[in-house]
Amino acid sequence: MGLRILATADIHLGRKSSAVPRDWEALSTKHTWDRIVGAAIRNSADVLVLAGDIVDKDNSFYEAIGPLQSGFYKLQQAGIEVYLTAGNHDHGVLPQIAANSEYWNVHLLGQGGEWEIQRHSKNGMQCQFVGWSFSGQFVSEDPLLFLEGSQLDPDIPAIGVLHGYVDDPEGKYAPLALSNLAGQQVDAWVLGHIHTPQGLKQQSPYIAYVGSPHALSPSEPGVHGAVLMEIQGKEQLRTRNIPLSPVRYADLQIDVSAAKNEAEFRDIVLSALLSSARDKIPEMQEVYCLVYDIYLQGENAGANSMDAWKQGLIDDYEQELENGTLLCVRKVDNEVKPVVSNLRDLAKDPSPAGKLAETILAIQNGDTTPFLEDLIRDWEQKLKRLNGAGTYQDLNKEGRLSEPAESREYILRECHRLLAELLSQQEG
Ligand SMILES: [Mn+2]
Repeated sequence: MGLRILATADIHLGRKSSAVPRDWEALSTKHTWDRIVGAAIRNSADVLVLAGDIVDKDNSFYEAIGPLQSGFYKLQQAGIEVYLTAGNHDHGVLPQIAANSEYWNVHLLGQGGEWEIQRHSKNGMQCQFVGWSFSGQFVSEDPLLFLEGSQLDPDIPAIGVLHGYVDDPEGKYAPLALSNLAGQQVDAWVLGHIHTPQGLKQQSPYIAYVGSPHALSPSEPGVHGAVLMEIQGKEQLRTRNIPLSPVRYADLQIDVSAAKNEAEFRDIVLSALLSSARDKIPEMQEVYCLVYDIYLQGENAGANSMDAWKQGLIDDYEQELENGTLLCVRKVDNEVKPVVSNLRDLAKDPSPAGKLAETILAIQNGDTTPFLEDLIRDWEQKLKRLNGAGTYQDLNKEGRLSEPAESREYILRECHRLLAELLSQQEG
C-alpha cells in the first residue's frame, strides 16, 4: 500500500472566471476548493499538497479563511494531511491563515523563505515533504541555491513543494533552473505559478506545473484540475489527472472559404462549433460553462461582410449541450483573406489599391519594397514601445505581444483587409 497525494496550486481564492456570460456564483474559486477537498476524500488521498497562490491577494483574507478552515476540518476528519507553501500572491495572507488554523493536519512549509523538511508516515510508509515559501511579493534569486540537500534522507521518498518560474533567469518570481530541480535528492517536484498544466520531466525526478484547478481566463485553455500521485517507494511514482474546473476555455479555427452567403456562413460556423464542443463532452462532467475564442480562416470574396455576420454569435448565442454544459462564444477573429482575382494587374496601378496589391505580392513572394520596409520599421518601433510600457511590465513573456518576425504576417492581413474594403467601395 503506497502513499496517495492529491497535488494542486494557484487556486487564487477570491477570484472568479472572466469572460463568462453570467455572474454565476458557482464560478468563483471557493467552490473549486470544495471540489478539491471532495476529490481528496473520494480518491482516498493521504495527503493534499498545495504549491502556492492558494489565496489571490492579501485583501482576500476574510473571503478565503472561512472556506479554507472548513476544508481543513473536513480533511482532518478524513485523516488527510495538508502540506502547503506560499506563492507571490499569498506570501502574507497564507502564513496568517495557517497560523490561525487550529487543525493539526495543516503544515505550511518554508516560512520566511527558509527551506523546511517535514517527515510524514502512514501505514508504515514514510515520506518527506520539502518546501519553500515566498516571504515577499518578489524573489529574484533561485531558492534552490539555498537548499541543503544533505538534510534529506536518501532512503525515503521526497516530495518538493515550490512556487516559481522555471527558465526565466532574469525574473522576479523565484527563477528556477530545471537542472537545479533535477539535481536534488527529490522524487517529485510539485510546482505552482504557471496556470496551464505542464509536465517538465516524466521521472527521476518527476517535475510538473500541476496547473490551476480552476481556469480563470481565456488565456488558460484546456482541462484544468489536480494531479493524483501514487508513490510505492523511491522512484516508483504514478500520476493521474483529476478534472475539477467549472469553466473550460477553448480555441477553434474554422475555415469559411465555402460560405457564399450569410446563411451558409451560419451553417458552417455552428456545425464546426457544435462538433468541437461535443467532442469535449466526455471530459466535461462537471463543467458548467464552455467558452470559445473562434478564428475564422480561409479565403472568401465576402471576407469583410463577415465582420457583421459574426456579431450575433458573440452577443446573443448560448446553447446547452446534452450534458448540461452551457456553450458560448467570447470572441470571433476574422482572419479570412479576401479573394482578389487580378492581384498582379492591380499591382501595376499607381492607386492606393495598387500599392496594397504590390505589398501583398511582395510579402507572399518573400520580396521587399521601400514601402514595405517602412511599414515593418514602424511596426517594430510601436511593438517595442508597447512591450516596454509600464502597464505591461508584469506580463510574462507569453502574455506580451509577438516577436517582430510576425510583422509580415500581420501586415499581410491588414493589406488584405484594406484592399477588400477599397475594392468594395469602388464596386458600390
Ligand atoms: Mn504565482
